[in-house]
Amino acid sequence: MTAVTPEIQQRAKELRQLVQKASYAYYVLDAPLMEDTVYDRLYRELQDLEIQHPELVTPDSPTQRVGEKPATQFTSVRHNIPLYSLENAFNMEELAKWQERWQRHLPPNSPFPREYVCELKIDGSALALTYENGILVRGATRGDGIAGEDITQNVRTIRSIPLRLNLETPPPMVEVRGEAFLPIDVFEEINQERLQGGELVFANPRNAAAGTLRQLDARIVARRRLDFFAYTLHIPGKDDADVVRTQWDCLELLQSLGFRVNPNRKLCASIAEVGNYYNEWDTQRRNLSYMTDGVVVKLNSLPLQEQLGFTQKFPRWAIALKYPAEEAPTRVLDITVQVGRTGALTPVAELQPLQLAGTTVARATLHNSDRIRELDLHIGDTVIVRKAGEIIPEVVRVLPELRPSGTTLFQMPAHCPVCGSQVERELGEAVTRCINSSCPAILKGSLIHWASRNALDINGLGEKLVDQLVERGLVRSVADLYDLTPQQLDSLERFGAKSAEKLVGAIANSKTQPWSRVLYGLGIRHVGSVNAQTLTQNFPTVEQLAGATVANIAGVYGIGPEIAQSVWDWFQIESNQTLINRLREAGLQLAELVKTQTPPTSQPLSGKTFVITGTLPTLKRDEAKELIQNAGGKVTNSVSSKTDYLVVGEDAGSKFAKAQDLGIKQLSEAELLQLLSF
Ligand code: 3BA
Repeated sequence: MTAVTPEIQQRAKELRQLVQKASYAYYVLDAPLMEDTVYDRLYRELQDLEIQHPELVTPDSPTQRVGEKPATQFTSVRHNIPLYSLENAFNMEELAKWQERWQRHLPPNSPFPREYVCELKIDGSALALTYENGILVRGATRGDGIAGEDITQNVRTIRSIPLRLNLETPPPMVEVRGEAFLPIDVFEEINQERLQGGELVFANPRNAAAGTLRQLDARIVARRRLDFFAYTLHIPGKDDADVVRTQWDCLELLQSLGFRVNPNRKLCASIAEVGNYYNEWDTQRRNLSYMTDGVVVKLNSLPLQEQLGFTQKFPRWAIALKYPAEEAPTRVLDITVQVGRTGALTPVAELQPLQLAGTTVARATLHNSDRIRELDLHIGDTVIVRKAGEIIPEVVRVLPELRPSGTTLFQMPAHCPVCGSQVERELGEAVTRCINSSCPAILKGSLIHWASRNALDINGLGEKLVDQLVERGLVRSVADLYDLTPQQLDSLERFGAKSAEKLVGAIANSKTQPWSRVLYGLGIRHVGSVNAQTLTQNFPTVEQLAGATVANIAGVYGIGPEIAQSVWDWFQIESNQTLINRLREAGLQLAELVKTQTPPTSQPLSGKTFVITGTLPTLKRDEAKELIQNAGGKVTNSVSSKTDYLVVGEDAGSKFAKAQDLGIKQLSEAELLQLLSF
């Protein structure tokens, strides 16, 4: 081991800051500062330095997110400040009653403004984070609100939680609370994995997030892309209202400290405005990548909150305005069996149709025969069905007290209901499969998957069309799609010349989709879109991946032995090799594109002139200048009528006043970085 020279020490510090900054831009601002490969190089350099000189490791070093040893159990910790729960309201009348109640509770002369902050209610799991002298020292679950479990190791893996607060002189202790959650696509992927492994599925993203946070092995947690939105900050021993005056400012403060804060918040002057926000987000929330189950309405003024105080359980100054339950009872009329692209036989409950989450639901997945046994579901039972966001409707539980007499049990068929071949169930697996590789159901499923949004994203290639293409023998593999002519399509039912042209165009267009999407589109078991990206980053060409050993593949961080085996197996099958060759001939991307400079016309800031003033929270002036210039913008020193944007940091001077006079748009660093993401 060599001695730590001041140069090495300096370099380690520099690397820590660089990696931290890049990771913040990536995970919190969603505006990457650099290419992944550059980031990886810096990260590895830091890691190498720390391995050579362990004394350089600091608790806030970005390398310290994933601990080494799995915990054997979690210890209970008492919260310094208890976490209350939220009262629920289910409609506007109940919200109006709440308003009356808190108004009655207030002294008549209370001078504080009575506006509300609306926040989306994230369907996750509440976390309490403790920072001592600005460093994250503890993360705990809510538990019963008084004491929770110490899950610090797991919390450290959440990339959007800063390990160090962005503060020059932090107070001795800061408590930050917020919601940890799993994006919907990760939730669905985890459930797929659990199903294939014969484990119980999580009922919703909240349970999945809570389950993930209580995972004993932080390395597993690190792979699951947990995320976090912060919403409160407390300094023990200090009145909240002495830190900031409003909840709105609290959210802004949290953002400036380096937390991810949900951007869809709104200040409302009246309950009527809250109602508009609630209604608008009832539709909008379906486009979010995470689940929300309502709106949290809070009085904005902290002195007002203080005047109102708490009941036994709830703050009087906040309430959760929930969206209507997306669960309802209905009857199971029958159980049918579907065959998916992996050959898996999925039992499906045929329901007495009902309205849920704004759509008619007539079927719900039952996952597999073990799941039916767990539910103790009989045909004829009354069940609770849930549909939420993009999640497929499912049967949550049976109401056994409503079971009529003479119900029948369900038996998994011994033959594939589509092609009639014998089905198989491997030892230790929950899934029954059709193993006939030319089963039309498998082909149809593969085509739908190939065309899906996260795969090749071919618009217009839906189920009905795929049925026809397969049944008429026009398509026998995904590669055949690329030989289709408008004339062939023209002959299909309910398909005009125009739509035929359009579809052939969309199929041709999919040839520009990157290698990672192609790999995902192949539908290899265990290769979801996240794993596909990890694999293509490490195996930039199909030849490299096809030529890799199981050990090579399993050596990639985040790829386990089961995934590696499945990928290797796939490439050993001759028909799959033929498929790859045909896709290559058709012109699909089977290698990472070498990134080329974007032409100036498509640069997001081209033609725009910027002036920077004051000290920015994370970027140096030169760095901000370089970022703007790289994106095609111009940076000048003085404000004039030609200036498009003023980037404003702390202690901004006369430029700020001048820009205000001229009505020039101002940007914070965060807004600038947002503008830069393209
Ligand atoms: N805001 C959940 N509680 C929330 C601070 C109060 C609060 C929540 C919230 C009590 C969300 C109860 C658990 C708890 C911290 C207590 C939110 C959300 N605000 N936006 C008013 O998005 N799920 N949950 N957490 N203290």
